[in-house]
Amino acid sequence: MATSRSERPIRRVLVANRGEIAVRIMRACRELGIESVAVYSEPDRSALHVRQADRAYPIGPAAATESYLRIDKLIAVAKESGADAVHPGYGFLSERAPFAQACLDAGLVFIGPSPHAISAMGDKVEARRLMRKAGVPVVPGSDDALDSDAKVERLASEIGFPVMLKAAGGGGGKGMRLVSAAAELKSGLRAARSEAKSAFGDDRVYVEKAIVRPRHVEVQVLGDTHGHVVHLYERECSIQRRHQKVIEESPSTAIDQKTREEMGRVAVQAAKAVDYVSAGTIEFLVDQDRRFYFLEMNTRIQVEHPITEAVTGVDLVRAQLEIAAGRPLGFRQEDVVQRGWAIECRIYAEDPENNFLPAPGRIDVLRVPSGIGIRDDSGVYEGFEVSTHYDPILSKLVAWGSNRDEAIGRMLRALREYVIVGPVANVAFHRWALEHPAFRAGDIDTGFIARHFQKGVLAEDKTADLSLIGAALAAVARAGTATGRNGMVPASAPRSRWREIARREALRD
Ligand code: MV4
Repeated sequence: MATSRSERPIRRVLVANRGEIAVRIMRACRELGIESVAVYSEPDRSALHVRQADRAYPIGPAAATESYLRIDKLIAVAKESGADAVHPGYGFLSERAPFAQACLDAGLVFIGPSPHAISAMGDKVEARRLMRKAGVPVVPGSDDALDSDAKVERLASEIGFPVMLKAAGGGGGKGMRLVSAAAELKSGLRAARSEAKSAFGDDRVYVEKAIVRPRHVEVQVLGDTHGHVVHLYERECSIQRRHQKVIEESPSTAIDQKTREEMGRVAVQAAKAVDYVSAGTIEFLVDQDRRFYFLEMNTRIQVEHPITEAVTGVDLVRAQLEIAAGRPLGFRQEDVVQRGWAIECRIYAEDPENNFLPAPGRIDVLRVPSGIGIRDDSGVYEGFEVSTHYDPILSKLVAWGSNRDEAIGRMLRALREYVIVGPVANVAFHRWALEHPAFRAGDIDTGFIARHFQKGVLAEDKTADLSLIGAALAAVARAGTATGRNGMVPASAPRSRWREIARREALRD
């Protein structure tokens, strides 16, 4: 292929992240013949992403503010290692415009959008204004952040209750307050402002009509440096708790084909309004009449990207790398088709029976599902210690089937194969959710977990115990015979392993 002037070969990528997404990015690099450079904090010395990389550099202590969030250290490692590009992954510095800018200033390719696109979409009031101007439907509400309480009161009564108060300075549900009636407005406003102030250092608040029992449906987009933008259809992400997604699927059961095509067109318009380059996501709220409204844009690769890959066949991280190298998208909108159904379950080291409290610790036994239609994107291995310092995600289990029932059936089968001894994981929670009649009927919204889940609903679930006991027996046998495959000494004696299993069984019973 002829090299055009805008192309810029990428030979070595610094991956400014950790865990499963760092591993995912390194895999894409290797497939393209690109070298990868890992960075790691002290507790991540022997993390999977470090083992997977071609080279690795320490960047400081456990606290992310002293390691994965240090722009100066990351730029220094990029230069020292001879990297020509930086991939930020998700979280950490992925949506900080100053980081993207620092990369550009250092002569590095930032594998993501421009600093301008990141900051325009990062300011929620600015994003609403831009989107409305671009003809993208937004929830009815204020055009500006409202400084005076009187203005909020006037606008709220104009819109009609219930209304949602939101922080202008940032998203993710922080500083958000549902206000059902005029009498609650003053106290709601006070709470929203103070929460926004402490979360974002910015107490500006705006007001929107509240959408009742909304569904969260988002559209994946890809833009290249030649002005092409395509969408890759939607992901349904309504199964969340405390604004943390737990289960995602594609397609969504909430929308018909006409709405789907319209949402895709609108998402492309939204991306074009900020000259978007790389992978991005337009989030929508869908109401009970299937009307959809722009919520926010995420200017990064997202956790749940694999379900889009499963139904479209497009490798999104590879596409990011090719786009960053200046190559035009290799396909057109009409080439993108959704085929079959994909579901993702996020496997977290957390205890659903204990208010979903993170439950880090050493992974004593790990049996990962496989087989037809199953993908497990993991950031851990047997013997790894899950740190308290970071998001407790262990892996993302993705099932694909030719239709929704087949995908659910495969996911349930894979969840039965999953064995994790050590940290408490949410595997049984996923089985409960996928077997729930409301989930089966596709009758889900953002209140699903709050409405249906209570402590104790997992109690009757004992069907995984046989494989758990089998795996534990194997682990005990290994522990009895010197060291494991990697020369690692098992951390606990057989007796404590049995105690661990007894504890798990007690939890299930
Ligand atoms: C809303 C809403 C209802 N009406 N806005 C939550 C996170 C933030 N980014 C936007 N969110 C919401 N905004 C209006 N006008 C309901 C939510 C919401 C939500 C949205 C997506 C996914 C999960 C959610 C859980 C609770 C509330």
